[in-house]
Amino acid sequence: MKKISLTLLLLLSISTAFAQGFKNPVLPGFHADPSVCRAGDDFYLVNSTFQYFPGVPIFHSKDLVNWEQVGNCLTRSSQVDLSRTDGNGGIYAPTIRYNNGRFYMVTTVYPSRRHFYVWTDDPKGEWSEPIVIPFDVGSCDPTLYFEDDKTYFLWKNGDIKICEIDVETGKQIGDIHHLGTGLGGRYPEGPHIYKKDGYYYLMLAEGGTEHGHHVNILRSHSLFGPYEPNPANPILSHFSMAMQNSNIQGLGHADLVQASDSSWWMICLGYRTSGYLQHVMGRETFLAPVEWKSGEWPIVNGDGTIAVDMKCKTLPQVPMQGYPEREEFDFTERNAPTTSYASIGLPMGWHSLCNPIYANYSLKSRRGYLRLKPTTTTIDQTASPTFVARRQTELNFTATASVDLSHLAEGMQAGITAYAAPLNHYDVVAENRKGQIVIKSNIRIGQMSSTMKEQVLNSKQAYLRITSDRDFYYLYVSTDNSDYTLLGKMEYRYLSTETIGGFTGVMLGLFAQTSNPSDNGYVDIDWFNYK
Ligand code: 6LW
Repeated sequence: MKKISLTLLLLLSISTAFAQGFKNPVLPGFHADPSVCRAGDDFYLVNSTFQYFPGVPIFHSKDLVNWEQVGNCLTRSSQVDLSRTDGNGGIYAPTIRYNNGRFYMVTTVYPSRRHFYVWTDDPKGEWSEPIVIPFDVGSCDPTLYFEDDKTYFLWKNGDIKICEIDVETGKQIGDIHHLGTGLGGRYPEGPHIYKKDGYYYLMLAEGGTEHGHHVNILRSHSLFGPYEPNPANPILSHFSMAMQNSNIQGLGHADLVQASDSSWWMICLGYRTSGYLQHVMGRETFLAPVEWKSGEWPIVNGDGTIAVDMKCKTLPQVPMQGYPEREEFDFTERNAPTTSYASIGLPMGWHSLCNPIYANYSLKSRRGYLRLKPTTTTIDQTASPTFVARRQTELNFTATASVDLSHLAEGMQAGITAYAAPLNHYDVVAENRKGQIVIKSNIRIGQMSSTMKEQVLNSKQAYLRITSDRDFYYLYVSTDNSDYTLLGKMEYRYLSTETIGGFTGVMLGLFAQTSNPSDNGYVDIDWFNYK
């Protein structure tokens, strides 16, 4: 009897694991331009990061639903120059591929528009120095396609181009072939090649990364074409009357992957809107099942649309280590050279701007605290201020930082910020003004910078808080983490991509800056809580 019920229980738990559905986006918040590959039973995914450093986070999953960040591909300034880049520049759409035991991540850096790739045999460790594509600059969205012992480089520069390369050096082998521009939509981009049932499939996004984004697929018996379009294109789109009221918009820039049980899956970007087609959290990573019968075209989630609540059968789900709600800022030992951002010992999911000055960040000076030393570069500048941030992942959140202000020097400021761009951020700022600690709300929108409210703080310990709902960001301060004073509120739409442009989403950050070049003050952050 006992044996029968145990077997029943086991069968029941396996079937629920397969059929439990999942929630989209699988990577919420600014996780744009996703690309995915499989190595055995493990999936790895990368995203673009633009001006943020380290660049290109890499996530691991067993089921494509639950993801854990295991590293970053670009951790050293020797790999990438991000100085003076903003949300329109830096690292664009990466592709990750796995071949012969080696992982490759290929991308483009703006404004030089150089394509390059890095590789590793251990995605949890450091990645190689860049191998720069020597024969072409321009546009973006490179990908690699491996077949037999050959490597092909595919990229967009006007139209979609392909040529064989020497994978050791990036050098061109043979002619460049032109694969067209898809179906003629604006901004054909994010191309990838897959081989299945004797066909080469060329998948790409068109329509621009905004509301008109969608995914088309074409195929050919020859790698170099000509490619015939799927009569049922687009295979993924919310740019239709049927989906006009969905809060998920801008679906596109997709990649396909086959699991070891032979099921096919698509990951893509999209964004969740609030109000009328505005979004603040950047482009996020979504997942959809794909039916792909032998010799036929792939069908994404039945009708080419995606929902937040996906009811479909999944791979057996394996929970992963997400980011903690409370970051205690304990030093994390990593096997990384001092030239790597990883040597600072920050937890996964935190990024600085441009190429940061490592000496201004310490988790070792006072154990259990993140010490930030100020620079005269401020967060209003497109440069490398002392700044460290994580992604906003939901419209409703509360972010609180516990800060020790005892060592704020005269003229120094430290704070918490909802940061979209150098000229678009809402902050709670502590400032040492002639020995007094003044706390203020700061609203920066374009050329306008305004303090809504300020007050003297009779404490060196403060709790700085930003919350948000679907309409506003709210700025608070407390001295006991219980009674909070509202210092200001501002509409979320001035931090939206539709307002400010660029390709990123709101980050929740901590910063230190000063008007005094010989400032030797600092701020100690005890913890950061995000709920
Ligand atoms: C990227 C392009 C895109 O290069 O947006 O949505 C661009 N797709 O493929 C910037 O992320």
